[in-house]
Parts: sequence; structure tokens; C-alpha cells
Amino acid sequence: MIGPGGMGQAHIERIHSVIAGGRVVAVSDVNAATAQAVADRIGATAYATSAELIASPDVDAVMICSHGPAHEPDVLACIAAGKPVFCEKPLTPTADAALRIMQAEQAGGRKLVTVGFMRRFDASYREMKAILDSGELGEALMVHCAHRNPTVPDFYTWDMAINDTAIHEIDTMRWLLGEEFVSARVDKPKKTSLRFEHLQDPLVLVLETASGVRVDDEVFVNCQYGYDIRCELVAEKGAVSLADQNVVTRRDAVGRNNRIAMNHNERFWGAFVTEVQEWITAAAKGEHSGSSSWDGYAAACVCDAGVKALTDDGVVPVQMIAKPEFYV
Ligand code: ISE
Repeated sequence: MIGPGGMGQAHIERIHSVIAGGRVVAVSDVNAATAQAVADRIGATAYATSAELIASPDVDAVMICSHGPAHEPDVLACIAAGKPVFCEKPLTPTADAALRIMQAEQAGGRKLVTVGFMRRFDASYREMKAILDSGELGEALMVHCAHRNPTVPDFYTWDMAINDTAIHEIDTMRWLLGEEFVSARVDKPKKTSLRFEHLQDPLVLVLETASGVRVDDEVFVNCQYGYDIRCELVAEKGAVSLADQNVVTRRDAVGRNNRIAMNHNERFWGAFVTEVQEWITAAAKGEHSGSSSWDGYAAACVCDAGVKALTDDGVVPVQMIAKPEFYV
């Protein structure tokens, strides 16, 4: 595990409690004290650098949970070492960097890179996809999404609404609809007064796929009340909605209440478990699972268009190379 911060430590907890077939034996972090503290707690070895960790013969596969700008050299080192690598989203902050990763992976001849887009592993999104793929509702026409966070940290910059938050819907919708986005536009409603002036919050990212499906994604990252993820797909003969959380309903003198999750670990715990379990099982067999570096690249291309649309207004075309045969 490289970069065992909040996300990394949640993965460690899952791997050591409910996931079979894996153990975290090595950690490294830009902050040596963090690496040492985590290593001591779980009985692993702390490495001074990520390069040493990747090269260690004790390490069969690598999870990268550091921040996006640090990913590229570590992913490239894993490819060079021939080790499966699970890299948290975003794969890289730029499409060019993702392209370099794809080139290295193709030169090595083996799909080694998995990108941590966990929603593909959520049971409810999977059921929505199965219904759409059955053809019973006809063709998809529109998808309405909402991505609300109670709040975001001080370091959250204006572009992160697209490339850190909406990137989840970008990946999930590409997977759900089975096609690429061709353009992006951003609608800017009245801003909330309750948080940062530097953010356009909320915003609505409007995307169009190659066949003309329209996806709108409300991104509201200071909604105050919860981590609320919604999605309704409208097709020719019906519509299908993402299940609300699988939580009990409380009834009392005040009324009927379903508690709302407050963060992504709580909301998508099950999806994270399935995602990492499938990755570990596949890696042990020399197979690939989950989103590929092509998916990381494609998401980065759509994010680039979305970020441009946020500053430029108007419809911005998505620029993307043709999908290499290696990833088909
Ligand atoms: C964060 O990085 C995540 O991945 C969360 O799932 C998302 O809801 C949040 O907006 C991001 O900042």
C-alpha cells in the first residue's frame, strides 16, 4: 500500500476483516512517520520510498492510495516490475499522463492496471445495468444523476467538482451506457452561501454520448445534510432508479426516517469490498478486473472537457484517441 491515508486505511481495514486472499505486508508514504505508524499497527514493513516497496519480493501486487498527481511514476514502476496495481481514482490528473501509462502497459503486453472506480461494483448500479442490457426497456435516452456531499475539505479547488467528484458519474455512466461521451457543458445555478466563495456549488454537468444520450449530473458538494447519491435512467419503455441506501426505516413520534450516509465509505462500503475482493482474486490468478487504464484515460478526457466548460461556458467537445485493440 502506497499512501495509506484515509482511503488507504479504509481499504486495509476491509482487506484485514472481510476480504479473502490478501494481506497488506508493506506500506510507504511521503510522510515516513505515517508509514511507520500504519506498519506498526498492522504488522507490516514500512519502506522509505514507493520504488523500494514496489521492488520488494514480498510484494505481489500494489495498491496506490496517494493523491492523483503522485500516481504516474508509481503506476509506471508497477508495470515495469510486472506487478498488478490497483490505483485509486483519478488514475492521473491529466489525459496525457494516462496515455503514457496505457503506452507502457501495452508495451508490456499485459493488463496490469485497475483504477479504483468503485461504483461499478455497487449491487444497485449493477442491477440497473442488467435491466438496461436486457433490452426490455428499449434504448437509454437520458440519465439524471445527483452527487451531493455534506461538505468538502479546505484544499478542495474549483476544478475538483469535475475531476474529483463528477468523475465518479463519468466513469459509471460510460460503463452503464457502454459508450463514450462526446461533449460537456456546465450549467451554473445560484451558489450556496454556506461554503467556499471559490466554488461554483452547486453545478450541473451536462454530457452527451456518441449516440445522443443526455446525462445530467447535479454536483453539490456542500449540501450540509449527507452523502446523497441519486440516479435515474430513462429509457424508451420505462425508467430505472438507483436504490436508496439499504438502511432500516425508523418510525417514531416524529415520523418516518431513513438515515442518510455522511461519506463515501459508509455509502459505498459494499461496493468497495466487492471491488477489492474481485481485484485480489483476479490478481492472484494473473487476471485483470475492474476499470482499466483506458477507463482512467477516457474519464480524464471527459474531465478535461468538463473543466474547460466550467470556465468557458458553451459546449466543449471531448477529445479522445480511438480505443486501442488491447483494451477492447
Ligand atoms: C472524493 O474524492 C470522492 O471520491 C468521493 O466519493 C466524492 O463524493 C467526493 O466529492 C470526492 O471529493
